[in-house]
Amino acid sequence: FSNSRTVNSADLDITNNEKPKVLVTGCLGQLGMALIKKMREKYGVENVIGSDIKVPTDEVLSDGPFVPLNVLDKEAIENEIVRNKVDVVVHLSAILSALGEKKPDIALRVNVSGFQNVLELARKYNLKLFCPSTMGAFGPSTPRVNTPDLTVMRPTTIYGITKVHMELMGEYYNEKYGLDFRSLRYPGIISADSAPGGGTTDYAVDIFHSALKSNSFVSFLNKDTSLPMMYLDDCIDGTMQFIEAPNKSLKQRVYNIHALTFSPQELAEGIQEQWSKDFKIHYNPDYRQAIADTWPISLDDSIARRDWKFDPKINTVASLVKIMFEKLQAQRI
Ligand code: AKB
Repeated sequence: FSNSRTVNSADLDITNNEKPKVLVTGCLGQLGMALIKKMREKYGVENVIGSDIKVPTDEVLSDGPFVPLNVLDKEAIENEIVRNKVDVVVHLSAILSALGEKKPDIALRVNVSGFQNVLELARKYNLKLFCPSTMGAFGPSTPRVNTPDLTVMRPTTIYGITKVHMELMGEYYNEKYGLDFRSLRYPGIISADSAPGGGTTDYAVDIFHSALKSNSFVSFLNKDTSLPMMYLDDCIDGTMQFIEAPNKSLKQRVYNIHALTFSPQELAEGIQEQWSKDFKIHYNPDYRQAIADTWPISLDDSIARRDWKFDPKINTVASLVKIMFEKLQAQRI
């Protein structure tokens, strides 16, 4: 292969109206299509290529370029990077926390080997690489309230362990090879248009669908399990802002981001206030409770707010509940 790219990741100034060629892996998960939509609006439809191991719907295929990709197939990823003259890889493919505990072998392969493949190709072709991390990279010995960027990181889930590996390897490639690696530690993401899958925070999306369907919900987390959360649009806007931030504004390669914290009980109260006072919630904690118990209650994201002006808009349970029902009801019409 020859690298026919003309722009190096270090030179790539997205803020200066350059339209990068972006490859998004795992684009059929919770975040991918929303991020792709935003990127296509800015960089042009043909410049943003979606990819996933899953089979896309006709709607996805008609939206813009899509290539089938298994992140364990390094040669196939390399072919697409070269063929499309890719500048930026957004690597979303990952097995999340709950599924990772059920299928640790697959989580290790996808989250470690899949990431290694992309990381090595980003180095070889001097690409910019964004890969999300998670609050799940923290563990039971981490301070749980207002958890800072730099603190104890000893996660006890396979997901968390693989994400710490990802962060450290990205930082290492940045130091050693100058790779423009960037990562954000996401809280639980709440979305109306796309379903999450395999996560511990999924309850906070499922509860809305269940409220619409049966006006009741059985939570797999205890009523007082408070976790950091964020509405999808804030996550997408923040991610775009971060990917586009000039290198000189970044003081580190990995940042916490946070919007609000709530427990299942607090979310249920928000639903009772705005949707139906008869909404019922029952608690039937399962193995995911043990995962949530090791995670922070809130994240300190003051450094993201300082360095690249992260500023989420949905910061209260009331505003989250309002926007979720507006979106879900609009979908039903
Ligand atoms: C999960 O619950 O596993 C994810 C996450 C917090 O990274 N949503």
